[in-house]
Amino acid sequence: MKKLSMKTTLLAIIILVINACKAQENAPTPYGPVPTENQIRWQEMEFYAFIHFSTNTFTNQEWGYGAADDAQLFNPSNLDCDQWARVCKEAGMKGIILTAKHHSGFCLWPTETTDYSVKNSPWMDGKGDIVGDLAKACKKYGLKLGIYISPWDRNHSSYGIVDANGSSPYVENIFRKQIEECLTKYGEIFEIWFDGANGGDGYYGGAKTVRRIDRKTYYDWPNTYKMIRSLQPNCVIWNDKGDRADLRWVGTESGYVGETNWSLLYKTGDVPKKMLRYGVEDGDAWVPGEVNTSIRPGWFYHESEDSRVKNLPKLMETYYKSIGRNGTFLLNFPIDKRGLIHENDEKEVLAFAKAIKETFATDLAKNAKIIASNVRDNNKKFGAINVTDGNKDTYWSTDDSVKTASLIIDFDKPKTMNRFLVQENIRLGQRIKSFTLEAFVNGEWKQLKDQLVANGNGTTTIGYKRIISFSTIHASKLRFTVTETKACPVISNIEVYNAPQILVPPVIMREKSGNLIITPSDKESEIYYTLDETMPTPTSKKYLGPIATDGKKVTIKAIAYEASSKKNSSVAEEKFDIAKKNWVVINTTDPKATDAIDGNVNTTWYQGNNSKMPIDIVVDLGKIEELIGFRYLPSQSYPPGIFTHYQFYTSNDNKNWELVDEGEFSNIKNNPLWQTKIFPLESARYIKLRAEKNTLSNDSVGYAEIDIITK
Ligand code: FUL
Repeated sequence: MKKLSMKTTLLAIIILVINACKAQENAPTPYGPVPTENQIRWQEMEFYAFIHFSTNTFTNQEWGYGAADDAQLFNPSNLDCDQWARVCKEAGMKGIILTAKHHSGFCLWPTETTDYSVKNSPWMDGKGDIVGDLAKACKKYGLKLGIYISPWDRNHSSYGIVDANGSSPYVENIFRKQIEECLTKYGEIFEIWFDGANGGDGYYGGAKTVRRIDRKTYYDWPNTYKMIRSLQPNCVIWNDKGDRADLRWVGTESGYVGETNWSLLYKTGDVPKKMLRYGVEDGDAWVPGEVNTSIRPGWFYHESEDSRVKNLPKLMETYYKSIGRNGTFLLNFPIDKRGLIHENDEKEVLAFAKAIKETFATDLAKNAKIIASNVRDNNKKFGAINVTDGNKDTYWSTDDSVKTASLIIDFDKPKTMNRFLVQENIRLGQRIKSFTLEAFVNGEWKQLKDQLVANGNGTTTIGYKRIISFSTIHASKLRFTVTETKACPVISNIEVYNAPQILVPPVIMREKSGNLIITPSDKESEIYYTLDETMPTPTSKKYLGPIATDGKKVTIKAIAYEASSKKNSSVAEEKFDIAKKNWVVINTTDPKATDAIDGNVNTTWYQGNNSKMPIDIVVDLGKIEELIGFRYLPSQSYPPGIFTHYQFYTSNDNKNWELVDEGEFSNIKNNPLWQTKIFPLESARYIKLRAEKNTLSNDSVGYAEIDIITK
């Protein structure tokens, strides 16, 4: 036998000793499912961008029809991927996911799989490649690149076809090839995004040809995933239908996830949509939630939404309800017709980035003394100090038998604070089921009640990160208590901040009478407004109660102003069409029908329980009006009663009706916002909105509001 050298023997002994010490250190064992390295890397990105850009941008649609929208329409005048990447970088984002192909089927790269791509557009004489340009820009700004490829393709003629032998030519030869092209030509891809193949129907060739697919089997996801994993082993997969992917949708596009948010789901099968919001406590697979929302109401650019960009308070709220609740924040920019992130969007997102920096600038816990009620094996390695050492791999933990434990953060002197940030070391699983937070104020402990969830059961889950907002207090200590946990707590980080107050703009509505009502979001601030399109300031008219109007169209702008700090909110702006004073819903005797035309988006009229689709609402406008469009807002709460396909008729005698418009409300199920439809000028006194099909395939139809657009 070969003799070991002195050096090798010594090394072996050292390794043995280290291992023995490690074993003695008795680290907590992982509990339940744990994240993969890919999922951890992704979660640590926290904030990244979505970019929606396609033929839709030029047709003013949310869902394009494919071949009905000529590739020739795609012609940005000043496309600049560098600008997209710069804005995202300055906003503090870590990556960009691009709609390389949306439902229309139009590809932003010169694919070999179809002619419906940039290749056949006038942009750069068909020689351009937006995925390639963005990949370069991302590299330049140190951002990661992600790809959205819609499984649903409204352009490809083979979409939805399944051969006699069970194979699907679209999936095998087109869809997978498109994925392959995107995953092999543009460097590392951090995330691939498959929306829920929403409509799931194949519309192609301009004609409405509906091919029903079996969403569970049609895409053969297991083999598609296998291909992705072999081409890009570091890429995470997002999918809200079909086979369980690496990441999950949180069940809404309005920008929040539940306060209770388990990064767990079941390995097999779908969970009810409602549960996507909370995850599943006893789930057997690690599937964390990603909060996707747009900076504007729509995902694609519509000029009419230039004044509807989410403002600083709204973006802040979304931050706390996504990253602050164990999710990531995927914020969409609709690229405009020039091919740029619009200046209004840039302004708001950069103001938000600045506010985030200010909020999280000074961590009050950093120099505080941390005292734990229990430390695992009394071993320093698991000591309380680890939660403020800035090292994400060290943590505080307790003995296995301990199921409730607390940490006191002692600031020595009273400090002003309103945010508490806490993180579990998720490599060891998500363990904590609930916790409480108390503050030591004027000699006694006080529950910070305003962040407790229903039932007063504590603040529920933590996961990768949880941020608790509470009213500003002056406290000398905070006490964080784990009240219920699956296994001993493992806390890697705690931070405490005093976030500057942000004034929220007021909410404006127009009553049926035509009066304008402005509601501030808090009792303290004053409201100032203008009706002449100028920007309101504290020297504008002060709001003292309902503003009477002459019933004509009106644009109102308002701010909230706090006299003590001399600060004002950003501007709330509403454009109202003519007042609905003389309107009557005439095809019913139900007095609740007025809810559909009362100007209040929080009241909804439902009809249709005993009738079959189609279902009409008929409104007498009181006199002949010059119509160029209409608007529909579905219920903003439950039940939805949302309809997806409509016809719109006008009449002057309530007998002879003319069909002036028909079509679909794209994406209304996931994003139940105002739907605006424009048509050629029509003079009419009566309008009829016909619901043809709703999202639940029953006959319930709800109207939070219907409205007209006049010339
Ligand atoms: C949904 C799509 O239908 C929308 O158009 C948008 O792309 C959104 C992010 O996903 O499923």
